[in-house]
Amino acid sequence: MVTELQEKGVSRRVLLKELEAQLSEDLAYESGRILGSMCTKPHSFAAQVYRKYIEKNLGDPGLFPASKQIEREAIQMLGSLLGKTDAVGHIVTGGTEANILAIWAARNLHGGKQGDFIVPASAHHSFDKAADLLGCKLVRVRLNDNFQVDPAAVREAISPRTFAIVGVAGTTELGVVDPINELAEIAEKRSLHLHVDAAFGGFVIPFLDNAVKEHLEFDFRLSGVSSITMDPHKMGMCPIPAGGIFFRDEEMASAISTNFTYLCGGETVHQTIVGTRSGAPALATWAMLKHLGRAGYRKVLKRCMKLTHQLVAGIEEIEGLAVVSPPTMNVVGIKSDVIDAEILAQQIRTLKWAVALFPKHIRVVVMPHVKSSHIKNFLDDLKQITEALNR
Ligand code: 0PR
Repeated sequence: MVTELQEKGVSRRVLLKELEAQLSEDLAYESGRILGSMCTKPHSFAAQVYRKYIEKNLGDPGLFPASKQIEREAIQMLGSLLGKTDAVGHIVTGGTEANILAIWAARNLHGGKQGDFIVPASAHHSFDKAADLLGCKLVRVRLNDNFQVDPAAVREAISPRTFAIVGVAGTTELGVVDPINELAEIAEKRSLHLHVDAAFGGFVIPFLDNAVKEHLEFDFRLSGVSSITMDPHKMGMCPIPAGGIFFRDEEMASAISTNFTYLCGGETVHQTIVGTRSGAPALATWAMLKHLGRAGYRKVLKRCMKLTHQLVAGIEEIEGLAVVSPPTMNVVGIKSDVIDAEILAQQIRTLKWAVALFPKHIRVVVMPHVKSSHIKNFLDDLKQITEALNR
C-alpha cells in the first residue's frame, strides 16, 4: 500500500499511538537479542542533552558560536585520548563520512586525482564508497594469519600512484588491530598519508588494561599517523549520528575546506560532507565525555570485556564451535569446522538472535546493552543448534 500525503492533519495523540504500534516491530536493545550491532542504546544523559539541543546547526556557526566552541572542546577531549589535544576535527555523521573525509583530504593533499590508496582486506565498505565518490582506485591487500594486514603486502602494493594507506584499529569483522606502528613507518618513509580507522576501537583501546594496550599503538603518538576516525555513536554510547574525524594538523584538514562569506558569521569554513549539520551530537558527545570521564568509560569497557570472556569460554565448551581468534576487544568471531557459517547464522536468526554474518564466521559484539543473562541464553541456544546440526 502506498502512503500519500493527506489533505487533513491528524492529531498528535493518534499519530503517537500509530507510531508506537508500527515501531513495535523494530528490535530494541533492551530485549537482549541484538548481538551483532556496533551501536547501543544511547546513555540516558547523552540522549537528554541531544533532545534538548536539537535545533543547533553547526553548518552555520555564526548563529551558534557557543555550540561550535563546545564541539571544539569535545574534539580536544577526544584528541587527548588519541595523543593529540590539538588535532583538528569534527563530529560528523559516522565512520563512513569520517573515512570518506580522510581519503578526500589525502587525495587532495597528495595530488592523487588519478591515484590509489591501499586498504587491508578487512577494511570497512565505507572505503569502497570513498573510492567511487572520489574517483580513486582502492587496492585491497592480504591479511596475515592473525587477521591483521600484512605490512609486506602493503609495501608490495605501493606504486607511484599511491597517495594513502589505511590501517584499522578494531576491524568490523573481528575487532582486530592492525600493526599500525609498522604502517606508520612505511607511511613516513614513503611520504604517504596514513589513515587509521578506529571507528570502533578508538573508544575501546584507550580504556583497556595498560598491559594489553601497550601493544596496540594506533594513534597520533606514532608520528606517521595522519588522520583517525573514532566514533562516539559506537562504544562512546552517544546518540546516532556521531562520528569523529581527526587530522594531525590544520593543513591536512584544510585540504577539504570550502570557504564562503554570505552567512551572518562572515567567513565560514566547512570541512565536512554535509552542510547543515545538527549540533546535538557534538553537544551530547561533550556532555558524555565530561560525565563519564576516563574512569566511567573504563568501567563500561571492563564490564563488556568480562562478558566477552564469558561468551568465549562458553563457545569453547560447545563441541563443533570455536572462536576465530582470541578477541582483543568486545568483538567475537564464532566459527565451526563442520557447520557452514550461513546455515549456523540462519538457525541462530530463526531463534530471533540478531547476529552479523561474514563469509566464514558469525560476529557478536558485546556492547554495553548486553547482559550476562543474554549471553547465557545465547550460549544455551547455540549449544542446542549445534547439537541438532551435528546429529
Ligand atoms: N569503520 C569501521 C571499522 C566500522 O566497523 C564501521 C561500521 C565504519 C567504519 C562505518 O561506520 P558508520 O556505520 O558509523 O558509518 N561498522 C558497523 C558494521 O558494519 C556499523 C553498524 C552499526 C552496523 C550498527 C549495524 C549496526 O546495527 O557492523
